[in-house]
Amino acid sequence: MNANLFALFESRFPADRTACCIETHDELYYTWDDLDRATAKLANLLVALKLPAGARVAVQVEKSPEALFLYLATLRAGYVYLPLNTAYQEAEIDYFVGNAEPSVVVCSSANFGWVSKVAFRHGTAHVFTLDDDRSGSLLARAASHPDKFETVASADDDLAAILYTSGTTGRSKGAMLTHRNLASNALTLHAYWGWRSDDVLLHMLPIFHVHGLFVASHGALLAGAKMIWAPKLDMAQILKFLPRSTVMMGVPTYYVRMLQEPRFDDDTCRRMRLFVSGSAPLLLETFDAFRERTGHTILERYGMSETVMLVSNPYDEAVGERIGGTVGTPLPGVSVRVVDGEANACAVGEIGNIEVKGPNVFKGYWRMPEKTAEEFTADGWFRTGDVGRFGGEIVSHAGARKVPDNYVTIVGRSKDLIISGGYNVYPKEIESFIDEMPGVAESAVIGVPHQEFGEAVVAVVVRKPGSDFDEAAFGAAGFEAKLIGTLKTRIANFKVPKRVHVVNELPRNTMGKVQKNVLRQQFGAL
Ligand code: MLC
Ligand code: AMP
Repeated sequence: MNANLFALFESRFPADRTACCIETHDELYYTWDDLDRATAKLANLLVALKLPAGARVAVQVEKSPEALFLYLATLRAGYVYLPLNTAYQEAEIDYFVGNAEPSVVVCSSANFGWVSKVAFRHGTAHVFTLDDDRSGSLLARAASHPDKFETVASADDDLAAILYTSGTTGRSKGAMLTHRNLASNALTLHAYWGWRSDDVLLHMLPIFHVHGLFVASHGALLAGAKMIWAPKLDMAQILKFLPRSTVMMGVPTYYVRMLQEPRFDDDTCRRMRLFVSGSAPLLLETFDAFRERTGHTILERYGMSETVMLVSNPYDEAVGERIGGTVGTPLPGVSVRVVDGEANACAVGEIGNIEVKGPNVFKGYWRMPEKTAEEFTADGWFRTGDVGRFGGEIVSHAGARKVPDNYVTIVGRSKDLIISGGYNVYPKEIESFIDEMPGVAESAVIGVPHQEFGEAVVAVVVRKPGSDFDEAAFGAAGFEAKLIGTLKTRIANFKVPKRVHVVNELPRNTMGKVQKNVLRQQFGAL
């Protein structure tokens, strides 16, 4: 059997190919037939380029149905898709392209100048443009290719995608996901969340990360269900499209924003059957307020770029209750264990490191065998870097409640990671950008609680006196503004600190390590 993920989707297309597959926020309608023909043309174009086996197709474009088709065409043609956050700037793209050495790069026409320079410098043979209004050289070139394509035969273990996740050392690692990783997870979620062919998914997430590209899109594609496609989180569009939708997925910030909108209520959700939250912790306060406002219980699940989805609260009430503050139980086929520092299994209720195994767990980090080896135990478990427990108690303003022994609660992370609005930020990477700036002796980047984004990035800086960046020249507020302004030109906007505090020295322990907990206490309020 062909293990190509696209072949699985194809086998589930609805019998009526003239049915609507994607409706866009600006009233374009794409049928399943359109999807089939557009992906065939793009796949034919990729094949005509005579790319080497396993070639990477790196893509940094705004969200559009055509961007999704490009992903599907890459699968279909047997190549490897590499999505890139649209917020990434030149230094970030330079690293990804240099590391992944893609044969094809697709970018927006606004960025073509600098992206193509970066790509050609790293030996990329083909650079195309694709804009969110269907213009650009990619579609123009694909237009002359046939609209029929026989999906390439792939093996289970062949790569389907590489997703870069930031590393604790400051350098991103490319998580290699195979057709089997993605297909097994999509099939599991299809059954576990009760996807139906008459579902309508309101798709508002970005499509360059696991949540929007895999979890949301794969769910609808596998069900043969329609998607309503909006470019980004937008309350006006939620109010307009949610009443016609049955499924929606978001990071916690989506739910916080929905609750801030007074017109959002149970009537807006009248057809909804499922709200999913993930990518960052959903506050119990949000979970409770959402249920009170709408009568719907958000289903929280837990996953990672390296593993797709791991643990989920139940969809089916007969299977179990959705418990706020927990991420639910391990998905069918996924094994989860909690271990202490000596790799001994923790008892129920005891906090430890979360390790996982299953057909969904990635193949390794792209061209980083040592990093891959570090993250797996000798007996093949992947170390997630998340800290949690089975069972125990959830404590809230309403008191303590016992959690069943098979439910997982995430209590923190052993990795130095900030999750802001569902995007990961590794302090080390930001610190290295700040430390390079004139006038900075050293820095420490921390995450502090933020009402909307969950966590916000904050930098604590020790200045080097006597430079351009001197406080004397700008004053304290000027120094902060200058530093933030400079960072905005260099790194993705969500990584830029919301505040910069200047200190004379960073607190260190006896080993010389910066005590970030002390900084979090001191600078915890924005
Ligand atoms: C935007 N801004 C952010 C931010 N997003 N700041 C911190 N954290 C964020 N996540 C800032 C910008 O820098 C800018 O600041 C200002 O907000 C306006 O930018 P915007 O782009 O207009 O913001 P908005 O559209 O409101 O975006 C917020 C958001 C977005 C929450 C909708 O961040 C988002 O779509 N997040 C989803 C991320 C996601 O899909 N994660 C899944 C990862 S997969 P300024 O100063 O320039 O004005 C994964 C695995 C799993 O984790 O389990 O799913
Ligand atoms: P990424 O590397 O972008 O795939 O992000 C994966 C990380 O997001 C995980 O390792 C967790 O730390 C975090 N995460 C995902 N879902 C949840 C959740 N429901 N609750 C808490 N953290 C989560």
